[in-house]
Amino acid sequence: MAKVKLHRCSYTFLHMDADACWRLQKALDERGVDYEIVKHGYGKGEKSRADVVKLTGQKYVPVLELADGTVYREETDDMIAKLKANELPGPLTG
Ligand SMILES: N[C@@H](CCC(=O)N[C@@H](CS)C(=O)NCC(=O)O)C(=O)O
Repeated sequence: MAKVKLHRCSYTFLHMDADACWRLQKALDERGVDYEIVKHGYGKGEKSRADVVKLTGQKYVPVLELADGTVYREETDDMIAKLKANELPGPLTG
C-alpha cells in the first residue's frame, strides 16, 4: 500500500510552531495519517534542494507526496487547512 511522503527539512528536532515542517507534521499526526519522512537539508541556493526543485519547481518544504503520487505544495497553513477540510488534491492512503 502506497504511503504518503512528507518531504520536510532536516531539523526534525525542532518542535515549534514557527517551523513550517513541524506544523504540517503535527497536523498529519493529529489526523492519524500514516506517512514516511523524506528529509531535505539546507544550503545556499536552489542547487542544495535540487530534488525538491525537480519535484515542485521551487525549493521550499514541506511538500506532500500523496498516496497516488500527486505532489502537493502550497503555503503550509493552506496545506494544513486543506488536510483538515479533506480537500487535499489526492488520497492519504493507497
Ligand atoms: N512560507 C512558507 C515557509 C516554508 C519554509 O520556510 N520552509 C523551510 C523549512 S521548515 C524551508 O524550506 N526553508 C528553505 C530555505 O529557507 O531556504 C510556508 O509556510 O510554507
